[in-house]
Amino acid sequence: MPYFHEVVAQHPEMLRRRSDLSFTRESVAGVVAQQWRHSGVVLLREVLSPEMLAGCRRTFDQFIETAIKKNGGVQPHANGGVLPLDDGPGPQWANGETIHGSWHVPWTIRHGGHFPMATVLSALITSWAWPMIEEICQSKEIVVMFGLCLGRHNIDQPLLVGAHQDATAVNPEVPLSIWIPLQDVVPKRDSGLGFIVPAPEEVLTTEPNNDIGSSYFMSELGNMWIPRYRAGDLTIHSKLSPHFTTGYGTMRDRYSLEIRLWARDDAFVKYYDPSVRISRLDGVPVITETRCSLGVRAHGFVVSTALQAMQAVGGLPTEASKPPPPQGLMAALRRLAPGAGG
Ligand SMILES: O=C(O)CCC(=O)C(=O)O
Ligand SMILES: [Fe+2]
Repeated sequence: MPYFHEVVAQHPEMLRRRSDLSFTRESVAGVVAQQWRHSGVVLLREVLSPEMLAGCRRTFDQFIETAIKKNGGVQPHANGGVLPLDDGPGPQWANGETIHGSWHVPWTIRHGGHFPMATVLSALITSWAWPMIEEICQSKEIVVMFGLCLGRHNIDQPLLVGAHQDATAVNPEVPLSIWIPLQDVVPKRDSGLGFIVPAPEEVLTTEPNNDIGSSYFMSELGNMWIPRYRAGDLTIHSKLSPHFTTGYGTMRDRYSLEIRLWARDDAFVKYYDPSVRISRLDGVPVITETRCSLGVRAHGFVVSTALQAMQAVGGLPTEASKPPPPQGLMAALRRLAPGAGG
């Protein structure tokens, strides 16, 4: 079974630019959605601010250094001022990370009162990519299912080839995943994602570890695409898109977020605790519902997400003061939540 670095060296065409799968703020939402349905993956370029992402990466790194690697006794609540009842890191990290790094549900990734997922999601909602995401979901009522979202610290190890579909590896129902690196991801240097394009229309047979195996991978060499991401780029892949974590053995650190969301749907209510719903209010995407049951220890995170999202659209003042928000939005916020929104 070959290693990624061997296969990529023999087939450098995997790294070629795919302008047919790559889109910018000038692209037409319907075309992006059509390509996503047809191919299973699209790359959106320059969606988020690299400076904002660099801050999130620092917070994530500090979380790893303080809460995961130096986790002598379990100190799940020792965290600069955020609501003390939120969950700490999962018990599997009690002895630190694996050689591949670690992965965490978003409300546990915090440091100094900052939550990278809350910051990135707030920026995403107000970015040009949001209408494209609505078009893919065919709805303007979107729910982010936090229990299915993840943040990853990945250490680039030499990996054998393989691939998975999220339909078998993550969840059989949730139609898509948005993958957001908090940094540049340069193939052959940084661990990233690669895709087999186009995606098949069905779930593939898997090995016991949910991987579809190296023989499938080797039979699809002509359909491989390993994109280069600049900080701010993101990909959206479908649950049927076969994809893989690349690993070249450089040992470099990579931080990324996986956001799982879809159109509000009663069939998905079982994934809504915790969650936020994003709808349009006077044409502006805002969080219109939060859900976090008493027993679910993610309240600080959910509140922080709602607050940041409101600040992002100008509905609440930020620390660095902002220009006054549009009147229509303020009026709408007041109607929605009397007393809120200024
Ligand atoms: O970040 C990774 O290496 C894997 C991510 C992944 O498989 C996904 O987002 O579905
Ligand atoms: Fe995946």
